[in-house]
Amino acid sequence: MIWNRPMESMKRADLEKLQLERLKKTVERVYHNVPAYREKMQAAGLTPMDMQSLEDLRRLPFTVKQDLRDHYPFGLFASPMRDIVRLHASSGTTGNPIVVGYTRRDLDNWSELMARTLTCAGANADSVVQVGYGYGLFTGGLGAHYGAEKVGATVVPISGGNTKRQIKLMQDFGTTILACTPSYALFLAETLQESGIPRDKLRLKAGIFGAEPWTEEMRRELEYRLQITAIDIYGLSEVMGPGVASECPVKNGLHIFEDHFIPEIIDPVTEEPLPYGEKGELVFTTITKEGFPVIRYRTRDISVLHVEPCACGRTHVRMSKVSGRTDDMVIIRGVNVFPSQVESVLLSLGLTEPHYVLVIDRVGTLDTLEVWVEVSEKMFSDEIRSMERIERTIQRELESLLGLTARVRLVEPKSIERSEGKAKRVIDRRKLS
Ligand code: DLL
Repeated sequence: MIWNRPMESMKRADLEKLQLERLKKTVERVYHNVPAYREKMQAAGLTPMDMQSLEDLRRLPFTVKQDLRDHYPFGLFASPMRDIVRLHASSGTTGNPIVVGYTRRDLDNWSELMARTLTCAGANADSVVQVGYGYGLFTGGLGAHYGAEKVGATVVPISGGNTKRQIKLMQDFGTTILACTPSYALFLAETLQESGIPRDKLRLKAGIFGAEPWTEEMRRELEYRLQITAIDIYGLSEVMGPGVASECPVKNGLHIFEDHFIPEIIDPVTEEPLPYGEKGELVFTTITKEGFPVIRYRTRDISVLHVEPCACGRTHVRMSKVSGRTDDMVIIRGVNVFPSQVESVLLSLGLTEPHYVLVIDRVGTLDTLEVWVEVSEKMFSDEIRSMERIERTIQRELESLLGLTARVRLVEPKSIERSEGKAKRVIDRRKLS
């Protein structure tokens, strides 16, 4: 099923025509309504009239997170506050949060895109959607909520946390679709197993998981443990929230809803646009947003765009699973490491539990990487020698993939903190010293 076939399966030539029309309107809008955009364009010698083809987008300056902070809270809004009906915010680690505003029309579009996302996971009016993303300033909860209502599903707005209750309601209400972060889904799966509830007491069919990077190996783990189909969904507050892109049942990349967003991939260092098929940083321009449009927003997320037709019939470009963020990447002794690389090694070996954390420290002038990973109860009580063997195997695999020696520490079951939202995969102690 495709929620909006005319839009999602539009011929690319028609889609590009529509994109250009909408891009022109958006550039006009920010030029006239947002002084910061106008000044940047003027400094680059550009006016909205310069947007004559989609390629002209590349002449516009980038927008970065710091721009959003500098104009905190409402300085980049392109609608008067009386037309803004909702605010969301994402808490950065330092300084001002990022604040985004939505008009009534923006909220309608957002619901439409989340309806498309949910339809990708097989949702319809008979579905029961349990929203385990956090409600509040975070976009996950309310984003999924309105999309689920739009498809006519029954929504269970439980938000994140309260794990025992999640499981009770999942059983009692006959939840068919679970919406939460993949790390929380893993925690739920684990709790389900422990509670001994037989699988046939649940009606769960699919999960829409996102808001943090996760690997193919983690997908297999979740699909196996929960016996569902797990769909990757992507988005960010600055661009809208969830509903920027979603996997279809083919699961070969996430379709970016291109009638609302124009994606680009750039080299994060040279800032040059890269062709389809090349890996780099994702950049988005919104082309329907009224309250808070963004022009060439640098996401810091690393992905690849693919334009070849997809078997599902959707024509929108696919982005590969996000492999990490440029600012999640840790540099250890000069080597770039992403937590997702470690995840994929651990899960494909399958010798441990899927709970892990990277601990980075500095001894003298040398960086050290330890990978803490949990083992099962049974294994933990096994003889030391077999534990050492497992540690060595993992260490060897990590070394061959990363080109870096990491110390592997098998830790007790349940000793790594479980996540109810976005998981924290890295403890960097170097920053403390
Ligand atoms: O996480 C929006 C969202 C909610 C997406 C629910 C999907 C589901 P932010 O809190 O602003 O918004 O965080 C955005 O999270 O730039 C990525 O780094 C990361 N992210 C989001 N989805 C994925 C995904 C929401 N599917 C940041 N895979 C983004 C990998 C993701 N990373």
